Amino acid sequence: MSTTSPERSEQSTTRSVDPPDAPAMGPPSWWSRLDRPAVRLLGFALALVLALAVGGGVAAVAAPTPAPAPALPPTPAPVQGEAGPGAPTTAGTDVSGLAVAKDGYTLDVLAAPEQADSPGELTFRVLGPTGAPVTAFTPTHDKPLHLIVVGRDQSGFQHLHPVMDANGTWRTTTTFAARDHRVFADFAPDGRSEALTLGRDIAVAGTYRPVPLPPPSTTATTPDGYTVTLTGALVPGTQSPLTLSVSRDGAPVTDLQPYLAAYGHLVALRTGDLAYLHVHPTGSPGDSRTPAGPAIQFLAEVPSAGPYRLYLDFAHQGVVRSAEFTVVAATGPGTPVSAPGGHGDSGAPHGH
Ligand SMILES: [Cu+2]
Repeated sequence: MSTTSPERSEQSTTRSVDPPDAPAMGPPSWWSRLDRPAVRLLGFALALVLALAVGGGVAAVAAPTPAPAPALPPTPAPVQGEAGPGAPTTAGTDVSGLAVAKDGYTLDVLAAPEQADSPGELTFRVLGPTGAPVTAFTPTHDKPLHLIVVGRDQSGFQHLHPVMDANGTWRTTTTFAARDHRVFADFAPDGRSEALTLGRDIAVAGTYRPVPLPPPSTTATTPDGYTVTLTGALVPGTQSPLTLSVSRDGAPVTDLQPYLAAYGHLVALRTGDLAYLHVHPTGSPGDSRTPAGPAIQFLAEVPSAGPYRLYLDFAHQGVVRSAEFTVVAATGPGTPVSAPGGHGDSGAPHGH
């Protein structure tokens, strides 16, 4: 708004050069009689209303005596609430975590660590359709609620399990680095058949250097000597099998411990908007067909081509460890990803 401030613009520009910031309409006779700052504000307001009406589809906004609309092609109805270049084009794919409120539920963060690099309390509630905090949850993967914290640059992944009090307030103590964070709450309220993931940004002040996304790799190592090898490919719009094999000092690990009702827990976040992908293990401990390593099997369905960051948690000898991968989902032949008129991206590593 500052660039349209009457004071600033009148001081820095001459009055003779005066293109009104008005929409496409010829200046009527009363135009020159009006006070110029007022005209600028009016023009800006009209342009804003027009931009909203055209871009956001707010057809119900009635501008007084609207100018004849320019001949614009009709805006196609967005698929799945998202549209535009680079947006998911595959119908029916499970994308979540992009909204702070959905289906009547709201992620209400009450407090977060304010000081970088020192422990603080993160407290929040899930508000239900009536506005009251939800207090009953159906456990998924062994827990009533999973909290994922990650930098918007996809570094600093944390997977936390806060504890809820009787009033529906969740608490955990954690340490945030100085950066912009994304917080995801993954839960299933009682009475709802499917889980819901709500997301919210939390900023912590301080010097911040975003970490570039590591290049794609099929191996990841942990600081204490584990190597995880990834096989499989992400194909947009299909349940893509992924195998993550754990070894330690070169020897396959065959005594993984159950963690969250599985031998591994995998979260995938899309690079660019941090869409949260549900990734399901294909077997569970004790089902007589799922070995305790070295391979952990998952089915992952990504909505679009391009890079993703994968975060695997697994437990061995009493300690939960994490391994991270950058994986690029490529647009393969025969996949339903090519949208008519969409950009024919090959899904190359740096395509987005
Ligand atoms: Cu969890």
